[in-house]
Amino acid sequence: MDGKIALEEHFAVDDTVGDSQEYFPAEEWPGKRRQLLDLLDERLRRMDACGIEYAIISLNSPAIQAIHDVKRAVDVARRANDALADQVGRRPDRLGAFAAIPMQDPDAAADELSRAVADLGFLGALVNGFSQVGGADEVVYCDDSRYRSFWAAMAGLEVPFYLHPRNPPPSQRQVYSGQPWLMGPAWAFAAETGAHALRLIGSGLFDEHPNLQVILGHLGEGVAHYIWRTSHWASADGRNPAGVRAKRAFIDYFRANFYLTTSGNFRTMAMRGAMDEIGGDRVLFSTDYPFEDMEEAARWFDNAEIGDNDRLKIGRENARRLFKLAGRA
Ligand code: GRE
Ligand code: ZN
Repeated sequence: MDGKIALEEHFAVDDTVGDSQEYFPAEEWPGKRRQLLDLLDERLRRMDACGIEYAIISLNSPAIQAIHDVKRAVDVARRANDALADQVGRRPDRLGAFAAIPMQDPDAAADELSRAVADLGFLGALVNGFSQVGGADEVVYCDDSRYRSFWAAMAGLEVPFYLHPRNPPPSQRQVYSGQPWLMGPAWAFAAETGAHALRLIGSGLFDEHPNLQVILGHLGEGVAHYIWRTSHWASADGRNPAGVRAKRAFIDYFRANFYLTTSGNFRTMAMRGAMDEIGGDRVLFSTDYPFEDMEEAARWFDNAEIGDNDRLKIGRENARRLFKLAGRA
């Protein structure tokens, strides 16, 4: 399929590129590092070969969220967003951008979001899970009450928020001890990020901002598969809604306030399950390049056994509508 739009597509700056090294064998790292730092060269050639017309680019993970020093987090986010704006501005026909957000400082987070969207033309925010504020185990999740004005800014700008994975905090890795392969994309990213997404629902965030849209990668970080059971137990009228502030059923928010992308999860039956649960209008093609192979993602998606009308929606039209891309892509 030509004309695809992809939106979990990563780059890095010198300050953050090292965060991605642990995920690759030493001999692969120089190539991956180069791919992370490149936006206009190899990346565009691969997009051409894959039928990807437009990519919305975000910083690697955990990057800003793992900078304990608050002032430095604010500074690196600003510089990364400026660097991205400069490159994207050279190929506005092919590239868009998500803003990196220094959640360590809620006021600065709202300011940087507004600057990125209003001044730099960015299409939304991408945050890599919890933020560390002052120390490795000083973690703050995005449902924290300190973010009320940040979320009001998100809702006011009418741009989506991509909740992207990172590994759990150092003090919460017992279940992975002795079996480090469980960390990262094999399992821990999804467990951490899926729970974080449910925190957003349970906090009542979407009662306050009913039009707010949150994007999850990897076909929903497990949430699509599990939402009936979570909803059955935790919804206000469910079996045990202890501590839940959300007024309606969890599954209603999931279907009204979330989008899911295919990033890094190239499995047709999982995509079909996601489409059945959330609706074909809320699934979006993405690759997760350069952590995944862009060609594999495109080949899988182009040939997946879904209807061609769904392929057009998931591959292009849903993203055009969500990001208001008419005139851009
Ligand atoms: C990602 O950010 O999407 C990612 C990593 C590391 C490994 C795989 C992956 O940061 O998808
Ligand atoms: Zn990713």
